[in-house]
Amino acid sequence: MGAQALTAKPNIVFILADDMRKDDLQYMLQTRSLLADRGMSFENAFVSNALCCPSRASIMRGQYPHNTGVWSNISNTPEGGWQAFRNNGLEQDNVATRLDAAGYRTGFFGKYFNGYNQGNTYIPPGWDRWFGAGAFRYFDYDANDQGTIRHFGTSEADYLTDVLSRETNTFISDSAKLGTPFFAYVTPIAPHNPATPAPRDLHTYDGVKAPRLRSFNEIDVTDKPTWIRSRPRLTTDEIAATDIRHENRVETLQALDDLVAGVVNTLNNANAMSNTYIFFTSDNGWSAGEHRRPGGKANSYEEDIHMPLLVRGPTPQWERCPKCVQVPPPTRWPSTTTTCQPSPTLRVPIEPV
Ligand SMILES: [Ca+2]
Ligand SMILES: [Ca+2]
Repeated sequence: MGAQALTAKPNIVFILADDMRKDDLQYMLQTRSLLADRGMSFENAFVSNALCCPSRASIMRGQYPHNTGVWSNISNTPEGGWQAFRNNGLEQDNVATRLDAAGYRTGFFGKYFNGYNQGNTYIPPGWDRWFGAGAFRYFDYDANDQGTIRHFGTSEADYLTDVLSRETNTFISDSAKLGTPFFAYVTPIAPHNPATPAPRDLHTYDGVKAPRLRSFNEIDVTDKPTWIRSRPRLTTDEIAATDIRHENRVETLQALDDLVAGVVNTLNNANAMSNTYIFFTSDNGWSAGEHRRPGGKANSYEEDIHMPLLVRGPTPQWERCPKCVQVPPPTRWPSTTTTCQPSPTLRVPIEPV
């Protein structure tokens, strides 16, 4: 099989980490080598809301929370969780339904929205392949595999990020064999709490410490809002806990790093890399002691909103696809990019069938 030529309907693999900070990329060596060094790094990419549900709603719709109506993760309120996304009619028109209508084979792998809980056999419209699993458990969880609930236990092979990797790679290989353009939306929970590393990665970063930015355990907070000013400085125990959590998060990211490498490998084996865009980003960040915050997100501080965003695309072939986007490697894109205001350099051409 020859390499797929670049067409007006390139394949898209969108990989979304959960609560990963931009500076966590330093620990993902394969991702840096395979995506950043061979694609575009958006150095100033920001989410519109640094919380899982609102951010994911914005990603799927390209709208701010005041337009999606999804403001929180809390699913028993009108403005929160999967239920708000669904009740507001947003499942009827989003990136999945549009790509599906444009002739793409669409596949979902991982965490959907908070409130879409374990045991749910529902599959939203627009998805040809559905593997929903994201109950904030890396082992011992249920997945909705195309409408059937499957249980995954505690063996090494059940580790969630690896299971998602396998399912994603099967989807990519099958789609390439079918010869249809495909869209894979891959959303592992890594490195979200409880940040359980794969057994093979338990000691990959033993002793690593959380970043010590200038804002770490900040001494002078007189320029900050009341809720920061009223916080005492972190205790020795809190700093130690922050470092342990950081180590667990970094080690949890290693399997996600393997997932990225697996996707690239599968695309290469399927001769599809030359017609595929791979996106890698995160839904929100995480505080690791900055401004006296020992953990958390959902605020407008840098560590909450500033995201990794990498894009690797096909080698430019302007003659063959004048409308296709050039992602020259390696490039650092300095302009501000947000969830709802994509850079004009990154407009993937989607034409209706
Ligand atoms: Ca998140
Ligand atoms: Ca360790």
